Amino acid sequence: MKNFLYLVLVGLSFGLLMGGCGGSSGSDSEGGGNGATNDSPVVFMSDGASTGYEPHVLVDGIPTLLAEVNADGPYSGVNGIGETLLSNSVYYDGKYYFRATDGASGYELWVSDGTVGGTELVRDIYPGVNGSEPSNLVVCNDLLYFSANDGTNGNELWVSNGSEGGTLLVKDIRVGEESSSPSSLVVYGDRLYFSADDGTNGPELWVSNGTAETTFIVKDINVGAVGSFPQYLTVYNELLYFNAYDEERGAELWVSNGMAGGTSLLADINPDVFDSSPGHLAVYSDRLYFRADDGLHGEELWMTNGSEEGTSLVADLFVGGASSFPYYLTVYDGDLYFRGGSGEDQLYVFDGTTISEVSAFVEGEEISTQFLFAADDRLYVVTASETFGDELVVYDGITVEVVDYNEGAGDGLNFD
Ligand SMILES: [Ca+2]
Ligand SMILES: [Ca+2]
Ligand SMILES: [Ca+2]
Ligand SMILES: [Ca+2]
Repeated sequence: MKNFLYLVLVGLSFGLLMGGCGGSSGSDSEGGGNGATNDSPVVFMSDGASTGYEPHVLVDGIPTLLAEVNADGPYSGVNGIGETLLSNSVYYDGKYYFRATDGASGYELWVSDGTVGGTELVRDIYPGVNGSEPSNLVVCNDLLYFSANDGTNGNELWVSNGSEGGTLLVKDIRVGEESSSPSSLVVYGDRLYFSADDGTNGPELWVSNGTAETTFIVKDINVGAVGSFPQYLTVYNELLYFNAYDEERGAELWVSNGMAGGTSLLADINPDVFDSSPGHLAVYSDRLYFRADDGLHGEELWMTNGSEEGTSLVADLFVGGASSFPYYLTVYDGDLYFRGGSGEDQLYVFDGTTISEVSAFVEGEEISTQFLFAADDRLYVVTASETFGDELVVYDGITVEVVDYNEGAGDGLNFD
C-alpha cells in the first residue's frame, strides 16, 4: 500500500484564491481576470464563496470562480456524474466553453475567458426558458462539437466557432423532432467519431467532418433496427477501439480504422452471446487497458496490444467470480489509477506490474473515490465524505489535499 501524507485546506477565502492565481501585484487583473489557463480540463459547478454553485476552473490545483452566470438565482449548473463531468465543458480557442443556466435561458452553451465581462451566452440554441442541454463537448479541426436540442430537431450534432452566428446544427441525423442522441464523441484522425441513432439502424458508429454531407454512418455493426450501442470510443495505435454489441456475441471489444471494411470484433472475451462489456478504456504504457468480465473472473482489469491473442486479463484482483470493478482508468505520473473495490469507492494504482490499493486518509477518514481525472501534473479525485461533503481531493505526487471549498460538511460540488 502507498500511504500519502495529507494536508487539509479549509476556509479558502476569495482573497486567498485571487492571491493564489498569479498576478499578486494585480497588474494583470484588469476586468477581474483570474489568470485562468488551460491547465484545467473541466469547468465544474462549485460553491465556496456564498455565490451558490457557479462555474469554476482549477488554477494551480485551486478551484477558481470564472464568473457568476446566475447571480440572482441559487445556482447556474450541476456537474455530470463520471465521465460526464469532463465532457460538459472544454477549453477551445483560448476560452472555456461549458453548459450553464442564467435562470432565464435554461441550460445553454456559455463561454468565459476568465473575466466577468468576457463571460456570456454563446447562443440560446433552444430559444427561451427551455435548455438545449449541450453536452459531449469536443474540439476537432479547430471547431467545437457537441450535442444539443434546439426544440425542433431533437438532440442532434452541433458545431460552433465560438460566435452566435457560427453555432449551427451539423445534421438532423434522426430526421424530425426525434433525437439521434450523439454520444461518446472522439477525435480520430482528422474526423469526429461518435454513436448516433438515425431511427433506422439503432445507435451505431458515425463519422462527421462538420457538414451534413460529410456526416454518415460508418457501419451498421448490429445489422438491422437494433443498435450496437458503441461506447468508450478510444484511440490507440492509430486505430479506434470501443465497446459494441451484436446479437451473436454480445457487448465486446471492437476495433476500426474509420471505414466499414476496417471495422471488426477484436475479441469475444465472454464467449458467445454473453457480454464482457468492456469499458473505461485507457492507453497506458503502449497497451490499451480496460475493464471487462470474461464470465469467470468478474469485472477485472484487462489489456490488449491490439491483437486477439494479445488480449488478456491483467490480474484477478478479487479472486474468482467476485469483481474489483476497475472504473475511470486514469494515467498519472507513470502509473495507472482507477476506482474499484467491493464498495466501488477505493483508489487503486497499477505500476505496470502490480495493482495496489492506495490508502489515503485525511483527518482519520479514508477518502471515498467517486471519480478521478488527471490534469496539470495532479491527480484529482471527486470524494464524498461525511466530514467534508462532496469535494475535490488533489494529489500532486507528494501530498493528498482535500480542497474543502465549502468548508465543513457542506458540498463544494453540485451533483444534485
Ligand atoms: Ca433556451
Ligand atoms: Ca432529429
Ligand atoms: Ca443496427
Ligand atoms: Ca460474448
